[in-house]
Amino acid sequence: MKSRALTVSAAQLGPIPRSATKAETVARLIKLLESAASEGAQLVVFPEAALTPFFPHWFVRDRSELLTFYETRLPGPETQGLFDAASELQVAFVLGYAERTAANRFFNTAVLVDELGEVIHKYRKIHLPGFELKQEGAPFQNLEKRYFEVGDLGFGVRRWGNAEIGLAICNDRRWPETYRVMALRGAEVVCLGYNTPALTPHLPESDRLVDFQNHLSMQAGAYQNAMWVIGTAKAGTEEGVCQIGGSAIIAPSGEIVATARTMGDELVTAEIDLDMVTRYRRDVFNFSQHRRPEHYSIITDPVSL
Ligand code: CDV
Repeated sequence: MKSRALTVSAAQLGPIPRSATKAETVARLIKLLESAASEGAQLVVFPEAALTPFFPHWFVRDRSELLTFYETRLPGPETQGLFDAASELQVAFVLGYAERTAANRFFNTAVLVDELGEVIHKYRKIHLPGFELKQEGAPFQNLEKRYFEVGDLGFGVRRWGNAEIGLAICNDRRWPETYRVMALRGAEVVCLGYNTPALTPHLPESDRLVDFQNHLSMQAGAYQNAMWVIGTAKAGTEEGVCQIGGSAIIAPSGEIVATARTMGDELVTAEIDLDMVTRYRRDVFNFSQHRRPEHYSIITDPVSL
């Protein structure tokens, strides 16, 4: 069988300062998109909340300041250039951003934009970590539960070209359901971005394991669901919060085929074989032949048998 090859890039970002304008940040994204196109990439994955610093790390008292972090439409005046670049370069991309809807609802969102610059898929983050209330004494906040609602679009899958694409965002990658639901819907590639602090103030024993657990989650998701995973970090120290890098492209075998080496703006590019998904799903992860969900609940007390 002929292999379905696709060249993809994880476009890792270094920190975005609070003082940066959206125009400056979008210029960084366009530069990465241009470099990716010159490397032959057809799909580029940007991080979670790629247009702003990761503002849930702060308690923002002033509502008008808080609202500046959200997009009310995409493309909007500040992001149009990225969409234009995509259609000029004929490159699709995945962009994470903070969304404010017309009905004044707030989501941590990612979109898949095709090579014509059209939004063809949207996902709103379901697994929101952190807290609703300010954590007094914490070295930094994670107030995602304060600033966003739980996503209401489920884990959808969208056909793009000859690939089935699913989207997830950051903390979603730690939950097996994320990958399994999309795999059951036929996803072949899951694209996700993350902002992950290097320190876990509420579970310090895991500090030494943060990089390991990042890759562990994505590699397990890829292997156990026979899919490609493209994970893209916002890395480096952003307004005093040190975030991990480690952006990676991971095969259905669970192997990392390419990974970031720096904590700054960096492209991680690889040619991926979509038929590897088909081969793994025909064998060890042939869901219809080997998966037995109807037997997973115990209905009899095993001791009485
Ligand atoms: N943005 C995130 O979802 N970050 C979480 C941190 C807070 C643990 C993550 O899972 O990486």
